[in-house]
Amino acid sequence: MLQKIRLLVQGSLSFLLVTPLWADKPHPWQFGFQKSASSVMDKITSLHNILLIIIFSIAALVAFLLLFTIYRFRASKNPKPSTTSHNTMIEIIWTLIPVMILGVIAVPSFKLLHYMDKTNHAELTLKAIGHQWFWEYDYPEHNINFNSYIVPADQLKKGDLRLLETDQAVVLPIDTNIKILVTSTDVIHSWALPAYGIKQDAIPGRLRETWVRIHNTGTYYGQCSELCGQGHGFMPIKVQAVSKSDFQNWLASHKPKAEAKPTPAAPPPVTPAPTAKPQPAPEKK
Ligand SMILES: [Cu+2]
Repeated sequence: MLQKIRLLVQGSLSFLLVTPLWADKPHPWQFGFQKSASSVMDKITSLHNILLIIIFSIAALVAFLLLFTIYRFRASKNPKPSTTSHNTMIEIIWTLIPVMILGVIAVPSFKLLHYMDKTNHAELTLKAIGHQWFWEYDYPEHNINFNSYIVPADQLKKGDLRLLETDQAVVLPIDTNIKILVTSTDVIHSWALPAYGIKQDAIPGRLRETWVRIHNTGTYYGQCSELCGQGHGFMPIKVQAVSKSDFQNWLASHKPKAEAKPTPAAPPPVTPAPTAKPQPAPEKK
Protein backbone atom coordinates (compact mmCIF):
# COMPACT_ATOMS: atom_id res chain seq x y z
CA MET A 1 0.00 0.00 0.00
CA LEU A 2 2.80 2.41 0.99
CA GLN A 3 4.59 1.54 -2.24
CA LYS A 4 1.41 2.38 -4.19
CA ILE A 5 1.06 5.74 -2.42
CA ARG A 6 4.71 6.53 -3.11
CA LEU A 7 4.27 5.71 -6.81
CA LEU A 8 1.06 7.74 -6.91
CA VAL A 9 2.77 10.84 -5.51
CA GLN A 10 5.82 10.29 -7.68
CA GLY A 11 3.71 9.80 -10.79
CA SER A 12 1.56 12.85 -10.22
CA LEU A 13 4.58 15.05 -9.56
CA SER A 14 6.64 13.63 -12.39
CA PHE A 15 5.72 16.48 -14.72
CA LEU A 16 7.68 18.80 -12.40
CA LEU A 17 10.88 16.84 -12.79
CA VAL A 18 13.34 18.08 -15.38
CA THR A 19 14.65 15.28 -17.52
CA PRO A 20 17.81 15.65 -19.57
CA LEU A 21 15.88 14.71 -22.70
CA TRP A 22 12.66 16.54 -23.34
CA ALA A 23 10.90 13.38 -24.38
CA ASP A 24 8.49 11.95 -21.90
CA LYS A 25 7.38 8.38 -21.27
CA PRO A 26 4.67 6.71 -19.21
CA HIS A 27 5.26 6.65 -15.45
CA PRO A 28 3.83 4.26 -12.87
CA TRP A 29 0.53 5.56 -11.47
CA GLN A 30 0.71 8.55 -13.74
CA PHE A 31 -1.99 11.20 -13.70
CA GLY A 32 -2.51 13.55 -16.59
CA PHE A 33 -0.81 13.58 -19.96
CA GLN A 34 2.76 12.97 -20.98
CA LYS A 35 4.69 16.15 -21.60
CA SER A 36 3.65 17.59 -24.95
CA ALA A 37 6.18 17.23 -27.76
CA SER A 38 4.20 18.61 -30.69
CA SER A 39 2.07 21.59 -31.63
CA VAL A 40 -1.01 19.35 -31.84
CA MET A 41 -0.49 18.07 -28.29
CA ASP A 42 0.06 21.66 -27.06
CA LYS A 43 -3.40 22.56 -28.35
CA ILE A 44 -4.99 19.37 -26.99
CA THR A 45 -3.52 20.14 -23.57
CA SER A 46 -4.79 23.71 -23.53
CA LEU A 47 -8.30 22.64 -24.66
CA HIS A 48 -8.22 20.02 -21.92
CA ASN A 49 -7.28 22.68 -19.35
CA ILE A 50 -10.12 24.98 -20.48
CA LEU A 51 -12.57 22.06 -20.26
CA LEU A 52 -11.33 21.23 -16.76
CA ILE A 53 -12.12 24.77 -15.61
CA ILE A 54 -15.60 24.62 -17.17
CA ILE A 55 -16.40 21.18 -15.78
CA PHE A 56 -15.15 22.04 -12.27
CA SER A 57 -17.16 25.28 -12.28
CA ILE A 58 -20.33 23.39 -13.24
CA ALA A 59 -19.68 20.70 -10.61
CA ALA A 60 -19.02 23.37 -7.95
CA LEU A 61 -22.19 25.32 -8.85
CA VAL A 62 -24.38 22.19 -8.80
CA ALA A 63 -22.84 21.03 -5.51
CA PHE A 64 -23.44 24.49 -3.98
CA LEU A 65 -27.08 24.58 -5.13
CA LEU A 66 -27.62 21.08 -3.79
CA LEU A 67 -26.12 21.84 -0.38
CA PHE A 68 -27.93 25.21 -0.19
CA THR A 69 -31.28 23.52 -0.97
CA ILE A 70 -30.69 20.78 1.59
CA TYR A 71 -29.90 23.39 4.26
CA ARG A 72 -32.42 26.10 3.35
CA PHE A 73 -35.42 23.81 2.83
CA ARG A 74 -34.74 21.28 5.61
CA ALA A 75 -37.83 19.79 7.30
CA SER A 76 -37.36 21.63 10.60
CA LYS A 77 -37.15 25.04 8.89
CA ASN A 78 -39.67 24.36 6.16
CA PRO A 79 -42.38 22.05 7.57
CA LYS A 80 -44.87 22.74 4.78
CA PRO A 81 -43.12 22.04 1.42
CA SER A 82 -44.06 23.96 -1.69
CA THR A 83 -46.07 22.03 -4.29
CA THR A 84 -44.79 24.04 -7.26
CA SER A 85 -43.80 21.67 -10.09
CA HIS A 86 -43.34 23.91 -13.15
CA ASN A 87 -41.79 27.26 -13.85
CA THR A 88 -41.49 28.13 -17.50
CA MET A 89 -38.82 30.81 -17.05
CA ILE A 90 -36.52 28.55 -14.99
CA GLU A 91 -36.98 25.70 -17.48
CA ILE A 92 -35.99 27.97 -20.38
CA ILE A 93 -32.93 29.18 -18.44
CA TRP A 94 -31.74 25.70 -17.49
CA THR A 95 -32.07 24.58 -21.10
CA LEU A 96 -30.43 27.63 -22.67
CA ILE A 97 -27.43 27.87 -20.36
CA PRO A 98 -26.17 24.30 -21.07
CA VAL A 99 -26.73 24.88 -24.82
CA MET A 100 -24.61 28.03 -24.61
CA ILE A 101 -21.88 26.20 -22.65
CA LEU A 102 -21.82 23.43 -25.29
CA GLY A 103 -21.60 26.08 -28.01
CA VAL A 104 -18.63 27.68 -26.24
CA ILE A 105 -16.91 24.26 -26.00
CA ALA A 106 -17.73 23.33 -29.61
CA VAL A 107 -15.91 26.28 -31.20
CA PRO A 108 -12.34 25.51 -29.97
CA SER A 109 -13.07 21.79 -30.22
CA PHE A 110 -13.93 21.90 -33.95
CA LYS A 111 -11.01 24.25 -34.59
CA LEU A 112 -8.68 21.72 -32.98
CA LEU A 113 -10.16 18.80 -34.93
CA HIS A 114 -9.53 20.71 -38.14
CA TYR A 115 -5.97 21.56 -37.06
CA MET A 116 -5.21 17.92 -36.17
CA ASP A 117 -6.59 16.55 -39.42
CA LYS A 118 -3.73 17.29 -41.78
CA THR A 119 -0.94 19.65 -42.68
CA ASN A 120 -0.97 21.49 -45.97
CA HIS A 121 2.80 21.89 -46.02
CA ALA A 122 4.18 18.40 -45.45
CA GLU A 123 7.97 18.12 -45.76
CA LEU A 124 8.17 14.38 -45.11
CA THR A 125 5.78 11.43 -45.27
CA LEU A 126 5.74 8.46 -42.94
CA LYS A 127 3.44 5.55 -43.60
CA ALA A 128 2.58 3.28 -40.68
CA ILE A 129 1.03 -0.05 -41.62
CA GLY A 130 -0.50 -2.22 -38.91
CA HIS A 131 -0.07 -5.98 -38.97
CA GLN A 132 -1.01 -8.67 -36.48
CA TRP A 133 1.18 -7.96 -34.47
CA PHE A 134 3.83 -5.48 -35.50
CA TRP A 135 4.14 -2.17 -37.34
CA GLU A 136 5.62 -1.72 -40.79
CA TYR A 137 7.04 1.70 -41.68
CA ASP A 138 7.53 3.24 -45.05
CA TYR A 139 9.24 6.50 -46.05
CA PRO A 140 7.80 6.78 -49.58
CA GLU A 141 10.01 9.71 -50.62
CA HIS A 142 13.18 7.91 -49.55
CA ASN A 143 12.51 4.29 -50.48
CA ILE A 144 12.96 3.11 -46.94
CA ASN A 145 10.82 0.34 -45.53
CA PHE A 146 11.20 -1.79 -42.43
CA ASN A 147 9.25 -3.73 -39.85
CA SER A 148 9.33 -2.86 -36.18
CA TYR A 149 8.86 -5.65 -33.64
CA ILE A 150 8.64 -5.60 -29.86
CA VAL A 151 11.75 -6.56 -27.88
CA PRO A 152 10.70 -9.53 -25.72
CA ALA A 153 11.02 -9.07 -21.95
CA ASP A 154 13.89 -11.56 -21.68
CA GLN A 155 15.97 -9.60 -24.21
CA LEU A 156 15.63 -6.14 -22.66
CA LYS A 157 18.81 -4.25 -21.84
CA LYS A 158 19.26 -2.09 -18.74
CA GLY A 159 17.05 1.01 -18.95
CA ASP A 160 14.79 -0.45 -21.65
CA LEU A 161 11.06 -0.10 -21.12
CA ARG A 162 9.10 -3.33 -20.91
CA LEU A 163 6.39 -3.68 -23.60
CA LEU A 164 7.47 -0.39 -25.23
CA GLU A 165 10.88 -1.22 -26.69
CA THR A 166 11.13 -2.12 -30.39
CA ASP A 167 13.97 -3.63 -32.40
CA GLN A 168 13.86 -0.73 -34.91
CA ALA A 169 12.72 2.75 -33.96
CA VAL A 170 11.01 5.12 -36.35
CA VAL A 171 13.41 8.01 -36.91
CA LEU A 172 11.86 11.43 -37.52
CA PRO A 173 13.32 14.93 -37.72
CA ILE A 174 12.25 17.70 -35.35
CA ASP A 175 10.84 21.06 -36.54
CA THR A 176 9.48 19.42 -39.69
CA ASN A 177 5.88 19.02 -40.82
CA ILE A 178 5.50 15.27 -41.13
CA LYS A 179 2.51 13.76 -42.83
CA ILE A 180 1.59 10.42 -41.26
CA LEU A 181 -0.47 7.97 -43.29
CA VAL A 182 -1.95 5.07 -41.35
CA THR A 183 -3.41 1.86 -42.69
CA SER A 184 -3.58 -1.84 -41.94
CA THR A 185 -3.37 -5.14 -43.78
CA ASP A 186 -5.54 -7.32 -41.59
CA VAL A 187 -7.70 -5.95 -38.74
CA ILE A 188 -8.19 -2.50 -37.25
CA HIS A 189 -5.18 -1.26 -35.27
CA SER A 190 -4.48 2.25 -34.01
CA TRP A 191 -1.22 4.19 -34.24
CA ALA A 192 -1.12 6.15 -31.01
CA LEU A 193 1.61 8.33 -29.56
CA PRO A 194 0.49 10.34 -26.51
CA ALA A 195 3.32 12.90 -26.50
CA TYR A 196 2.43 13.89 -30.09
CA GLY A 197 -1.32 13.89 -29.49
CA ILE A 198 -1.83 11.23 -32.14
CA LYS A 199 -4.32 8.38 -32.09
CA GLN A 200 -5.21 7.37 -35.60
CA ASP A 201 -7.05 4.16 -36.43
CA ALA A 202 -5.36 1.87 -38.95
CA ILE A 203 -8.18 0.46 -41.06
CA PRO A 204 -7.68 -2.20 -43.74
CA GLY A 205 -8.38 -0.78 -47.18
CA ARG A 206 -8.41 2.82 -45.98
CA LEU A 207 -5.65 5.41 -45.74
CA ARG A 208 -6.06 7.70 -42.74
CA GLU A 209 -4.01 10.85 -42.45
CA THR A 210 -2.64 12.83 -39.55
CA TRP A 211 0.50 14.87 -38.96
CA VAL A 212 3.07 15.95 -36.43
CA ARG A 213 5.65 18.66 -35.92
CA ILE A 214 7.96 17.48 -33.15
CA HIS A 215 9.47 20.15 -30.88
CA ASN A 216 12.25 18.28 -29.10
CA THR A 217 14.68 15.49 -29.78
CA GLY A 218 14.37 12.31 -27.75
CA THR A 219 12.71 8.93 -27.66
CA TYR A 220 8.93 8.73 -27.63
CA TYR A 221 6.77 5.70 -27.00
CA GLY A 222 3.29 4.67 -28.01
CA GLN A 223 1.20 1.55 -28.38
CA CYS A 224 -1.47 0.09 -30.60
CA SER A 225 -4.71 1.51 -29.21
CA GLU A 226 -7.36 -0.61 -30.87
CA LEU A 227 -7.97 -4.11 -29.59
CA CYS A 228 -6.63 -6.20 -32.48
CA GLY A 229 -6.19 -9.71 -31.18
CA GLN A 230 -4.02 -11.70 -28.81
CA GLY A 231 -0.84 -9.76 -29.62
CA HIS A 232 -2.46 -6.33 -29.23
CA GLY A 233 -0.37 -5.45 -26.18
CA PHE A 234 2.83 -6.45 -27.95
CA MET A 235 3.07 -4.06 -30.90
CA PRO A 236 4.59 -0.90 -29.40
CA ILE A 237 5.67 2.21 -31.25
CA LYS A 238 9.07 3.80 -30.64
CA VAL A 239 10.01 7.07 -32.30
CA GLN A 240 13.47 8.55 -32.18
CA ALA A 241 13.20 12.28 -32.84
CA VAL A 242 16.50 13.70 -34.08
CA SER A 243 17.80 16.97 -35.47
CA LYS A 244 17.42 17.62 -39.18
CA SER A 245 21.12 16.96 -39.87
CA ASP A 246 21.06 13.69 -37.91
CA PHE A 247 17.99 12.69 -39.89
CA GLN A 248 19.86 13.29 -43.16
CA ASN A 249 22.69 11.08 -41.84
CA TRP A 250 20.19 8.38 -40.91
CA LEU A 251 18.64 8.57 -44.39
CA ALA A 252 22.08 8.30 -45.96
CA SER A 253 22.94 5.24 -43.85
CA HIS A 254 19.67 3.54 -44.75
CA LYS A 255 19.35 4.43 -48.40
CA PRO A 256 22.01 2.20 -49.96
CA LYS A 257 20.53 -0.78 -48.17
CA ALA A 258 17.11 0.00 -49.55
CA GLU A 259 18.43 0.67 -53.04
CA ALA A 260 20.54 -2.47 -53.02
CA LYS A 261 17.38 -4.52 -52.90
CA PRO A 262 17.58 -7.08 -55.70
CA THR A 263 15.42 -5.92 -58.50
CA PRO A 264 12.97 -8.59 -59.54
CA ALA A 265 14.35 -10.70 -62.38
CA ALA A 266 12.97 -9.94 -65.79
CA PRO A 267 10.22 -12.36 -66.68
CA PRO A 268 11.34 -15.10 -69.10
CA PRO A 269 10.51 -14.35 -72.71
CA VAL A 270 7.14 -15.63 -73.54
CA THR A 271 7.29 -18.12 -76.35
CA PRO A 272 4.03 -18.33 -78.15
CA ALA A 273 2.39 -21.63 -77.47
CA PRO A 274 1.97 -23.73 -80.62
CA THR A 275 -1.45 -23.10 -81.81
CA ALA A 276 -3.49 -26.24 -81.75
CA LYS A 277 -5.01 -27.21 -85.02
CA PRO A 278 -8.72 -26.75 -84.96
CA GLN A 279 -10.27 -30.15 -84.46
CA PRO A 280 -13.12 -31.00 -86.74
CA ALA A 281 -16.34 -31.08 -84.86
CA PRO A 282 -17.44 -34.63 -84.10
CA GLU A 283 -20.05 -35.73 -86.52
CA LYS A 284 -23.47 -36.00 -85.15
CA LYS A 285 -24.83 -39.51 -85.18
CU1 LIG B 1 -3.94 -3.50 -31.29
